[in-house]
Amino acid sequence: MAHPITPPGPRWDVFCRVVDNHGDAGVCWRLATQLAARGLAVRLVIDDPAPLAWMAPPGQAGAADAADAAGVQVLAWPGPADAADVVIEAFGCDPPPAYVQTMAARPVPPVWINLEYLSAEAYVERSHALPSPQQVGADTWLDKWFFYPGYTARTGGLLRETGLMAAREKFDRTRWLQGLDLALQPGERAVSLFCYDNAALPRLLQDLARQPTLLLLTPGHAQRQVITAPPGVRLARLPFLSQTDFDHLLWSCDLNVVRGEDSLVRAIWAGAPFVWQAYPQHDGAHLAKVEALLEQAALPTSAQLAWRAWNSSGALPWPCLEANPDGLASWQTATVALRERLLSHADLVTQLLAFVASKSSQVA
Ligand code: TRH
Repeated sequence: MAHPITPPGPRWDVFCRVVDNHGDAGVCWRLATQLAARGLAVRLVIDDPAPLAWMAPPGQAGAADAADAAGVQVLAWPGPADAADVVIEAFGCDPPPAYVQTMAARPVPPVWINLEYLSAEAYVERSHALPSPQQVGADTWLDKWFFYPGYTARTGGLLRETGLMAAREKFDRTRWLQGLDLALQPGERAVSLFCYDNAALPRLLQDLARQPTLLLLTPGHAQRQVITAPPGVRLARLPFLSQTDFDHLLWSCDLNVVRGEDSLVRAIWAGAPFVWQAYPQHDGAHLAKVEALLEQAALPTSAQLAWRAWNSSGALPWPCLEANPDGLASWQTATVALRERLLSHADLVTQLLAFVASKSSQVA
């Protein structure tokens, strides 16, 4: 018998374990706030809420207040005693066993999603939207569905807030920099740096010094590694910014150096040339991720060389960023073209809602 399509249940739980760095909390916070902005009741169960104190919107005293303001209830791991209508586990973090039992005990089990890591590699299209049956009792099985973000129409898309591009259009970088007591000098460009440890950093600094540059250093690895800079490069050490202001940082810059997963996506939406450092893995698996994204991004050769050198732990020579006669102009054009193509796909939350609705109708 065909079931009518029912809308996804209104109560959603998002489970997040902070393994390393800021990306786990960053992606989950974005997802949770975007679901809440669409009128859903969202609980974010997180084992380390500390990063939310600075990631959440400005003007809030701490994670709890900020979470209230964003319409998201933040709960410490192991989370609530009652299962929601939709359960999202980020990056295969496995909700606590007791919670899974409450899922199985519901008359209609929740739709259970594993939100996976972002990659441009081919396996993503093959694996997106596949079920993974989970045995949760002697005779009880629940389907867990893989949901893969990605860059093509056959993936779950990318996180993008409604109205993001309109806000980006209206953005005034001079005013925003003033808020940080910063101002560009005549002829100076702005470059942001958010990176892991990187042996190519001295060569990047030398290259940036060819033009007057204000280099905006994010807290952590960037500030620890860059203590001095060659003449021509002026350093500014930033505090941790909220995610909204992190976007503003990327919107302010003529070149962004980003890392990981979430800041990569934000650099794409910013639309300025960017260099991406994939999270380094000992087996070199990150290099395949870089090549896969380069294939999607169709950047000019000088940009491709910079990405490869930046991800090679110093093994490859650093190219001159301005090697092209047009400087960064063709890189800028290619980045905007990539952004336009990705903007033509539905954003991740829109796709997730449709996916969950289709699965809800199957179990109703
Ligand atoms: O912190 P990351 O390196 O996280 C990474 C990725 O999640 C990667 O997939 C994972 O494998 C690895 O950790 C272990 O980079 P990412 O993903 O860009 O996350 C950073 C988040 O921090 C992002 O949401 C932006 C946010 N941020 C701010 O909000 N304000 C800031 O000042 C800074 C520096 C970052």
